[in-house]
Amino acid sequence: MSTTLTPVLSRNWDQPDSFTLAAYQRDGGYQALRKALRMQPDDIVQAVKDSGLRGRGGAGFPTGMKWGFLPPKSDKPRYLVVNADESEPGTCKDIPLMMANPHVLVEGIVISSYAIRSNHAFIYVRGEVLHVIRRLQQAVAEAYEAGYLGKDILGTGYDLELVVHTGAGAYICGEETALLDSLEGYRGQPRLKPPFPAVAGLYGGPTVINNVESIASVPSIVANGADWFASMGTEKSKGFGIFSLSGHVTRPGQYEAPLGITLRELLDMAGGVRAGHRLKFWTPGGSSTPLFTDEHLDVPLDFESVGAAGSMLGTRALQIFDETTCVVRAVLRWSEFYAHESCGKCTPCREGTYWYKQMLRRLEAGQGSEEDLETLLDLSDNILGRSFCALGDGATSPVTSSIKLFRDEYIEHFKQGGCPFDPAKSTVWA
Ligand code: L3W
Ligand code: SF4
Repeated sequence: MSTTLTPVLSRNWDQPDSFTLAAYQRDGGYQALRKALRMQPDDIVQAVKDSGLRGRGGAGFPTGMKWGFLPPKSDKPRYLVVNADESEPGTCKDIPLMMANPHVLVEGIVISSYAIRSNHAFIYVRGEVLHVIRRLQQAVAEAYEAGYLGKDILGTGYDLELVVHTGAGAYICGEETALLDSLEGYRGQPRLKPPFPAVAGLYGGPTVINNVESIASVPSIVANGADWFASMGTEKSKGFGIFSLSGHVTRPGQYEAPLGITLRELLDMAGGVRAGHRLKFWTPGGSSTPLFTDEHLDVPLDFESVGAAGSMLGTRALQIFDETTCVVRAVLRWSEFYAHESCGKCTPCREGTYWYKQMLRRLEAGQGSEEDLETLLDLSDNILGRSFCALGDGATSPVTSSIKLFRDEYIEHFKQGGCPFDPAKSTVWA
């Protein structure tokens, strides 16, 4: 289900054959590619820079600037890698996009590869999502058949090979350098940066890695111009994005809207918090971002405003929790996830997430004392900023923000000697 205020990426999702080449072309698909192939590659890079597009995978790094970091000369091939390893808890935008409209991603890949002068591109997708893998493979086969991929694309002399590569289902492989390790056939663990992938990435060659939604936004920028894209959103967070609403919301799903929209406005479109209940807390960008409460309903959901309010826009994974949810239980579930997904390379994250899990299990069961909260905060200080990659830092967000916002609820657990909430009343954590 989708609702859209900026009908671009999701505009044809309601059509039953939206994923086919025929439907995509009926809707003007691949016209942007024809236009792009008549442009100079550097002019496309400039258009993406001018559009203000920022990475849609969580960090919000300017896409055109990243492309501009590729060294002008290299004796190694250049690569484009699409990060389709969506797994941040609550994030469900790239998978629906690839299911409903895989060709906008393929078209974006061909344009972006041409712009950065690459002849080899990869889509790195989670191994568990077989339905998505099949759909991508079908779209790629259709694009080869139609002359949009392969040798001499549309008679222009430009060649591009596109490979759909399946991972084995590890959250850490969404981290760009771990993804590269995995793509090269090794166990996925983050690499030291710098060098950034733009300089030394896949097989040591200059590599651009972008999120699915970032690359899928490129055809519309080429077709409509940088000014059109920049006319949406806010001054520093331009354009549109897909917001995933999940949890205690009447109509969960993907809502495409300009950056800067608020949760209050999105909830209006989604029918509000489920009937008879009220908002208790929510994540603006997945579980790796500090929690917000009903006091943050009017924070514009752009990179700057969410940051100024103490969290991160991240992947725009808005997980909504009503008053039936035990925040300690929610944080425990996320911490179990991080402990399981920690790759083990560095001690603060490997040991810290394990201790989070152990301590939160006790606290949720009503054992422990207020001193344990201080230990949790101290532990967080020893993970944040001391971990090798963003997974460790992200694991601290739900812990520290929940203690800050809901300390009384933690205390109520040890006062009562157990969880004061009835899990049967919560559809999310039951
Ligand atoms: C060249 C420089 N390139 C930065 C590039 C860098 C990367 C991009 C952003 O984390 C966040 C994280 C999660 N020369 C460069 C340069 N770059 N300086 O810019 O880099 P960075 O390090 O700021 O972020 P990151 O490591 O990519 C991503 C947050 O997203 N997140 C999680 C998302 C999870 C998924 C998933 O499930 N697959 O996307 C949610 O909020 O916490 O902060 O390309 O190379 N000087
Ligand atoms: Fe691995 Fe965690 Fe260290 Fe990242 S922070 S390298 S996931 S152990």
